[in-house]
Amino acid sequence: MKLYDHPASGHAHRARAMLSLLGLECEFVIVDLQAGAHKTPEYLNLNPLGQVPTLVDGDVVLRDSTAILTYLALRYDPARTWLPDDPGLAGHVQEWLTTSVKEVFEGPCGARISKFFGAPVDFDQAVDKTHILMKTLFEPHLAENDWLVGTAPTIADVANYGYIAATGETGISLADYPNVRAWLARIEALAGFPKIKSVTEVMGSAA
Ligand SMILES: N[C@@H](CCC(=O)N[C@@H](CS)C(=O)NCC(=O)O)C(=O)O
Repeated sequence: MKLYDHPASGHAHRARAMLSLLGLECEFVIVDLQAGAHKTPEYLNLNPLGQVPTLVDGDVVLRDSTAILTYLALRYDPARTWLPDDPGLAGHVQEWLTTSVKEVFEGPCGARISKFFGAPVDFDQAVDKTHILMKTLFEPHLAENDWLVGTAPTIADVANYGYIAATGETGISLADYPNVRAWLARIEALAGFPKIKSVTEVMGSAA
């Protein structure tokens, strides 16, 4: 199995975290985003959108982080704890995966890529969206539940963790959301879970 990866990518972190939680062997190929390696014909052949992560496992090539989580859970977690069979729980997992690619992408991820990577995203709006998301969805849900779905961690937790955990370096305080902070700590305590690294830790002063 090969993961086309970048250490500063919160999307790639999802795939890396799941591979580690499941104890899977994988070759990690760092795609040099700064040098444009994700837009070369060879890479676009694998991932026409020119993004990381991309997972290649035999004939299966996946160009999306939450699709990679679903695939790894279905293929390599026979106990089906990370993606439960129960239709209601599976529906809730999908609900939170969608939250990770819409509201989390527009909020905490948007603030991060605006601040560190010059993405054309309104930073203040992304910060506002993050607080609305924490207040209306994550904090109330996590006040009543240890995990996003059911009573054990699932791929929903893995998908939503990274950009929320990285808010500190973006300048977004989670001080008003104690249950969100406790949930992040629970995820980081899972055996094999790699904590997300800060952009400056990964890229130094270039970030
Ligand atoms: N839907 C994709 C989005 C991945 C994504 O946005 N990756 C960023 C890095 S965090 C990227 O490769 N950006 C480069 C580009 O879009 O040109 C996923 O969930 O994997």
